[in-house]
Amino acid sequence: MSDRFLPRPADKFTFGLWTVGNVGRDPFGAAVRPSMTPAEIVYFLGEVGAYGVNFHDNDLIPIDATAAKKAQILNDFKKALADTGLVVPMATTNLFYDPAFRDGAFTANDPKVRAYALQKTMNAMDLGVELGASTYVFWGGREGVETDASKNPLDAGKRFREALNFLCDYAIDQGYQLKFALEAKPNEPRGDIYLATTGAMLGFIETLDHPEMVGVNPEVAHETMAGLNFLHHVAQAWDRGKLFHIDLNDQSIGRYDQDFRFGAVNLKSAFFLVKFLEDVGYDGSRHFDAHAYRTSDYEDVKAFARGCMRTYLILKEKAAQFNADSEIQSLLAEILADDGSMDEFKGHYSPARATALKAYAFDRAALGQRGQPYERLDQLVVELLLGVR
Ligand code: GLT
Ligand code: MN
Ligand code: MN
Repeated sequence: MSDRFLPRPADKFTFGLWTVGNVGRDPFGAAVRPSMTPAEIVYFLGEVGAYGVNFHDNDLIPIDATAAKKAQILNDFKKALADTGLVVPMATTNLFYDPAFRDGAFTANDPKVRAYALQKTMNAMDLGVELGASTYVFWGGREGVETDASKNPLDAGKRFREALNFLCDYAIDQGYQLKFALEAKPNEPRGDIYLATTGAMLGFIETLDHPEMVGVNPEVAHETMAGLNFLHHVAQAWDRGKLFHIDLNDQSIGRYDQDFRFGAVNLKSAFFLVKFLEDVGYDGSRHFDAHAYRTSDYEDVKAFARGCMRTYLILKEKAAQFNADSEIQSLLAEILADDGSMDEFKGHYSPARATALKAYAFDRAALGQRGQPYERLDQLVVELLLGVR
């Protein structure tokens, strides 16, 4: 392995306990790998060169753990963090696994479930903050329906808003320096999930009492499984100052929820994503929310984890190469050419500007005749990615 693609702490590569710790259970088959303790996962991540580890409350502390068991797990986990130097940038709540959440959590019809979800989240926030988390992710899990007969979507939206307002105030009241990151997912594990895309989350955030505390955690697989362009959602989030966290993985459109190794399916999309994050200067965690193939043993899970980080770093180098490639850059200059003749129409509306623009005679036929060398440009990108440039 060439050294320049080895991960460094400055790369901020993180993994959830549930990612490399995934034992390969799926709806059709049992676990294929023995489970590791949280501390063992931290040592595992330390060995492959990760910077940080994230968790759901119950990845770390089982939902039915005794106080003594909790203390012992926490002790081992903290020791593993100290031994490896790994940090905990993000934490979240499991509001989807336990049967209590079969109808969702914050949006469940049963008020007791909603109250329990708030209680569980406050406790999980305490745990996350104790371990150093500064970002708190909310993935809705089962906040949706199988049938719209069961729940009014307006009620669901109000309940979700009330829950987040309550939890923002809780964080403020505790003096926590926490930012919330909302993660959208369109249609798994329920067929119809509320606020199904990052764009929907961005709209929702503006309706909260503390919108400044709340951003998004987009995941490659989630927009992709809906057949959408992930990069465009990330760009919208960035534009609004709301890209608080990002979940990197890969997914084929139309398949089950795959959570594949970053770059495993669509290298070109992964390239444009990395290029975007690096060009704009995103400095948050690069969190790999992915897991190894079910066919992997733990040696191969290491290859999976190293592969996620290595592919990111290779694509980062390719992005720098794109920016420095004179042929690509001169094509871009040609594409973006501006002779200044439209300058008088640029900028904010004014009556004079509108009048002048309405009076201007455009040569529509000429506009329609101008081609753009996007084929050439795209082929250069393909050749760059294939390593022949
Ligand atoms: C689960 C989900 C992810 C979320 C995780 C955090 S859990 O793997 O599919 O996308 O980010 O709750
Ligand atoms: Mn995710
Ligand atoms: Mn996912």
